[in-house]
Amino acid sequence: MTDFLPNWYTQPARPTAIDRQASDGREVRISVIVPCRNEGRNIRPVLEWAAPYADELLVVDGHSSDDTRAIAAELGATVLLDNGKGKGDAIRVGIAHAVGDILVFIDADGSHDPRDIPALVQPIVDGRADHVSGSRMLGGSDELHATINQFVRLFGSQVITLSINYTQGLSLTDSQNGFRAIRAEVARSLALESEIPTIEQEMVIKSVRSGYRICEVATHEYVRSNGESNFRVLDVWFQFVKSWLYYLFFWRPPKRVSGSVNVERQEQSGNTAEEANSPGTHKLSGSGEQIPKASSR
Ligand SMILES: Nc1nc2c(ncn2[C@@H]2O[C@H](COP(=O)(O)OP(=O)(O)OP(=O)(O)O)[C@@H](O)[C@H]2O)c(=O)[nH]1
Ligand SMILES: [Mg+2]
Repeated sequence: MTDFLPNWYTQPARPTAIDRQASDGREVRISVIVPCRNEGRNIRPVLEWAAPYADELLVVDGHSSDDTRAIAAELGATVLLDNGKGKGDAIRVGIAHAVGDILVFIDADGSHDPRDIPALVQPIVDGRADHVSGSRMLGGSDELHATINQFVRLFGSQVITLSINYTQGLSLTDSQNGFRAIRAEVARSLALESEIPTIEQEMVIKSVRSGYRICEVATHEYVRSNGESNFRVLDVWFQFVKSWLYYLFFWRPPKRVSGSVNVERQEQSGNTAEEANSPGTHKLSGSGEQIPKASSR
């Protein structure tokens, strides 16, 4: 007799559409935010496949010198310009302008499959999470394992993820992926500061340290469709280390925010006070998603 069934046996199929109705009966609006710079050869399929999930499609362009903006406008996206400082700047511009209840961030280079958007968004609509990160460690990556540059990137990213887990009592697998969904009001409350791709780890660390519920779903990372990577480890490693140490060990969540979050978290999750106060992670029943319990400060 089988005592324990494997996870795949009890998990529901991965969602292919978003059930937009929240538990309070409201229709949840989704903003898909696409940071891009010179992605004219890549952005079209990303926008075409993301559009069906988006109530608002926001393209935040880093002053591209190619036809990126024209393609985005042709496909019906709202096109914004960042302040010329980097991807983190673009994400912050997107957050400031978005009108949706849930924000989805997806790269324009073809690395992420827009068909994963329902899996990222549904735990938030259902009130089970505030922030859902796509995990390349769970879903696999074609970009992280071959060259020395990629090895250093993977190693650094794993050290940062491990340190977050160790200090916060979590079991995250990826803290750097650009593919994620977050409640808009949570994103705004984090008062993000990064100008460059350190924005991802800033978002993750601030979320968990503010008591928000973060979970992961497996998403595969593909090699960028065309063109060269903008990411050079040698240029940015110091900023990554600085941001990691600052947000994990020195930054303090604003008191005002943490109070309101804890109340909301317990109401939404339906957890008992005892469960809510115990550190660690738990699995959502039947979903296979890991929900780290927010740590106490
Ligand atoms: N608006 C804006 N978008 C940017 C900027 N830099 C990168 N991006 C976009 O952000 C997304 C992710 O870029 P990066 O993480 O910097 O690196 P990448 O070039 O994708 O690197 P690989 O994934 O290794 O190929 C892509 O859609 C880029 O076009 C920028 O300065 N401004
Ligand atoms: Mg990429």
